[in-house]
Amino acid sequence: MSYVDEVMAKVEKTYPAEPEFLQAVREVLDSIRVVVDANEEKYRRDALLERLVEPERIISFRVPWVDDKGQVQVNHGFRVQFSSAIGPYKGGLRFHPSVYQGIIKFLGFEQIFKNSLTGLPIGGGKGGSDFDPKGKSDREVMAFCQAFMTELYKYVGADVDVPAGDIGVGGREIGYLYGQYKKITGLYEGVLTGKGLTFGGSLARTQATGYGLVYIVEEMLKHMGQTLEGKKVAVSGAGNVATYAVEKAQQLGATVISMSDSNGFIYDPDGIKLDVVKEIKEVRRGRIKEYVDKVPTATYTEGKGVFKLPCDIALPCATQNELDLEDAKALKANGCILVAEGANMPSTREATDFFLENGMPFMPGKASNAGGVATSALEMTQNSMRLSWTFEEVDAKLKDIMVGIYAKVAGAAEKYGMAGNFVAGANIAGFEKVVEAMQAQGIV
Ligand code: NDP
Ligand code: 2IT
Repeated sequence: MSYVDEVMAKVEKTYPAEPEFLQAVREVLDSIRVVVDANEEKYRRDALLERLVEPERIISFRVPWVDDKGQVQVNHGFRVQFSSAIGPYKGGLRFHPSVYQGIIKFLGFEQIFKNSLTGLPIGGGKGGSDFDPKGKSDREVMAFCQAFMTELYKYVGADVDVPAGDIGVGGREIGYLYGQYKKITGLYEGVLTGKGLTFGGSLARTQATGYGLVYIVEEMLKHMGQTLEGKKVAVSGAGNVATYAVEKAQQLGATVISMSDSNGFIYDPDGIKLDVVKEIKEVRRGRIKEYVDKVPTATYTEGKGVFKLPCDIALPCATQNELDLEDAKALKANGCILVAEGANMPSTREATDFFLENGMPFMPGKASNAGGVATSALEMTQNSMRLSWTFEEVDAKLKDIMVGIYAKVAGAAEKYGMAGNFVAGANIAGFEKVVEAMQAQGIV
């Protein structure tokens, strides 16, 4: 059995109850097979893959907090410190009822390669909780965040592990988490990114994931001899990533026809009115269906369906495995020319394979949504330097980073005889830097 298959079999046997983690590992190992096969003896002796797929550490803890009725609630908290080969652990925190160890491990594993692709010195980590911020008062969210940090503070630090936002964790949550870290440790340091602009946050971090996604789409289109001007774009999600992907796509002349949340999706053939969405989602924390109250020419449909809409470009920006084989087939049948992932692993493995087998340009999340964490790393830089760059400076660096990621991904695919396969390119390019760092640092 090849070394890759041997390690995959071991992981499957050890973690059968973590399907998302297995999915992420399988995709990476399949991609890097060419590199591993060429170095099989050495990698096997050094147990390189076994070390790559096993987190350095998993912290799992109880989070007790008091709700508005005086009832004590208990949630489960996690931080997976996956790999510090190329820098301090870096990656978001997700607060969503679906969170369990397998979700955080899949996200932490993806983060290793994503962070490597940014070219910046950040390792891979992820954390979160099964806490559901939906329907909670601000005081309840604060109480939960304080309780979460009361345990987490022991394991994080500006040069150790630097969490940020993800699903259910935005500026409000980062603010409460930061306040509690500072109160307990007495340190005013860049322990979190995505902070408010008045206490060490970076301009353009809020926009960075969505903007970065569209910058890499622009780069892909450039290599296809096209631009975003006049393109019809289907976006899923209505959170941080989706909102700013829509904003940048519109600025570059595209018409965005859809957004969604976990209840349903809106279709606005005239182009999404983003000020209406921002008012609903960012100000009132409401549901996307409220959009049609303000824009009666748009329609709202319960359930899934964004990727059944005819479009030129599809940007899944909600959550893992939201885009399945049926969606992929519909996209192709409807003439879609490009898919780029804003979310982490939003396409199922079957959908991904369909895109690749049918030669549809497809950029995987670990490359196309890396603008968020890259700008987090720029926030860390600014915190260390004790200064703040302008929006334009950060945005220009973000754009350069995304163009650089495209070049790395396309270059690695070409080097290994798989030109145009950006999944293989992203995994190989991300892996090469990490593996070199691991080898240089010995058996640790
Ligand atoms: P938000 O919490 O701001 O928004 C999440 C959006 O996705 C909401 O519209 C939410 O709908 C929807 N969603 C969440 N879970 C589900 C689900 N199970 N089924 C259907 N829809 C769902 O999160 P972000 O925008 O920050 O994150 C979106 C994706 O982007 C995630 O995959 C995240 O990991 C990834 N990402 C985020 C980065 C960041 O900087 N924030 C960076 C890189 C990747 P609802 O309100 O109904 O739950
Ligand atoms: O998935 C991701 O890259 C994020 N949620 C952002 C991580 C970060 O540290 O900014």
